[in-house]
Amino acid sequence: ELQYPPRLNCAALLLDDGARAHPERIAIRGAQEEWTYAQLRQQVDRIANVLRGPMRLETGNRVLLRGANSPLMAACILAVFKAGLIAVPTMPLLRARELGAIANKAQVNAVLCADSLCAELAAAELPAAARANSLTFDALQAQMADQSAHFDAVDTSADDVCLISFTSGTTGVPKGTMHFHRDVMVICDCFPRSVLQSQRSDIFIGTPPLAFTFGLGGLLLFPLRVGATAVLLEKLTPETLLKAIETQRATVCFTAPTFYRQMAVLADRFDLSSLTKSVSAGEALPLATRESWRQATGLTMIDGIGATELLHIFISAAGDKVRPGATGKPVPGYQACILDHQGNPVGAGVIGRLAVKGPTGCRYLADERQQDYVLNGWNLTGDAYEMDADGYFYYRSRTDDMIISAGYNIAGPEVEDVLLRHPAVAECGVIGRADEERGQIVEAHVVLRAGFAESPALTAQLQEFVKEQIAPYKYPRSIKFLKALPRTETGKLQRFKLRDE
Ligand code: 3SK
Repeated sequence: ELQYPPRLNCAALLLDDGARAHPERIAIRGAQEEWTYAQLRQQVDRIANVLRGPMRLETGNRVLLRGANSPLMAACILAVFKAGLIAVPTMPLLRARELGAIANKAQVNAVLCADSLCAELAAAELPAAARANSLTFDALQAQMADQSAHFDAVDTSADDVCLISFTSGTTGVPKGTMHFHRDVMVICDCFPRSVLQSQRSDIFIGTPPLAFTFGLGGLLLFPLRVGATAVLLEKLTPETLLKAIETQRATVCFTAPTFYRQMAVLADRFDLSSLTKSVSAGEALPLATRESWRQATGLTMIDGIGATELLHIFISAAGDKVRPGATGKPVPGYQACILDHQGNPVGAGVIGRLAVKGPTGCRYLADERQQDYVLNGWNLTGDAYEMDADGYFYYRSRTDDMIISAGYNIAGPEVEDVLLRHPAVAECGVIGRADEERGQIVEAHVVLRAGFAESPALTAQLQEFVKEQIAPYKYPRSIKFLKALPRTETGKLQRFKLRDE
């Protein structure tokens, strides 16, 4: 049972306690600098003093944050929490139009932006007050030098909003999800404790941006909660992440299946002996990827499904609790079930809509889609899942991704999993394409590995390969070759863009 005091400031709990208990432990390492818990607290306090001093922000004001993963970006987020303000982190790859839409929807009062990312922001339409109250990270650092390294956390309520996290989802229309100080603590005390079993000796590393709650939790909040070390690096590629795991002696890695797939091919060139846990989320994990990572590293991946609406992972499994093909079971604290189209629970072995209930949940900021997402207290994530008799949950597709071809229900990810086992295929996305005769046909969009070229012979080979491994009616009648797949800024495949082509 998770119990928190009614007055709670999550940054005070994560940071001040850590700085008191183990001031000399390394809290954060970046490409250039490394801060102990005591130093991190001082940095955060100086920023909080800038926010409440020269920037004149008041409790409940909203601060748009824009920066790649770095110690300073982490300190800005924590300072916003500690100062009783609301963080609106934005993904580094967003363009002016998207930034303007977020800034206006969230009615931001101020902006902190990394110098290298200012150009898009300059072109964005921001609320006038925010435009007038913007600081680059360089300007912020100059002001921090004049501020006290002590700031008393603002006395917030456990259910005051501290974070508005935006998701473009896979459909492209951004939604703001609001989270409380208590929610931040809840996610630190659920998945990392019961599934990941993180410890003070852990060194966390990975790719998801801090602006994505997968990264915010996995790469900042979870390590701080246990007194561990967070390594925050920007612009990681599969190769540089492997190198960083080796040099930092990282123990826990957070990234998405696409990265694991690419890292598996290169893994034998690096010493990954420090790594004990590899967490995969952000997208469904194909069995083929789980297997290739295990072959390359000996590690059993910890798969998980999370959602920006629920802040972090709510179904997962680790170690000997992993069942091949399943995402796992509800993380302790959460419940999950499968609903039919009328909203009634279905039994084991039936595909339906995943519904989740727990200590975090969806609160959209002024968005009528709230009523589609939450039904009788259950969060409908938009995923089609199936549960087995032992309570394991198996991902089948997004609810709108099920392909119906000549009366057969075909889950695109199942066909993707087969195609990914072919040596020519680096990435693929499978959709249903309207077809007069069959209603829909299965269409695969394939990115080839280096050394392979598209040809009618390769198309036929891929089609035969699928037919040999799963029911032949699932084979892709159409195959298109692309240079890259369209993905969201968090790495999720945008199937709607493949459909629109
Ligand atoms: O959106 C996701 O896929 C996700 C996964 C893990 C943790 C958090 C999120 C938002």
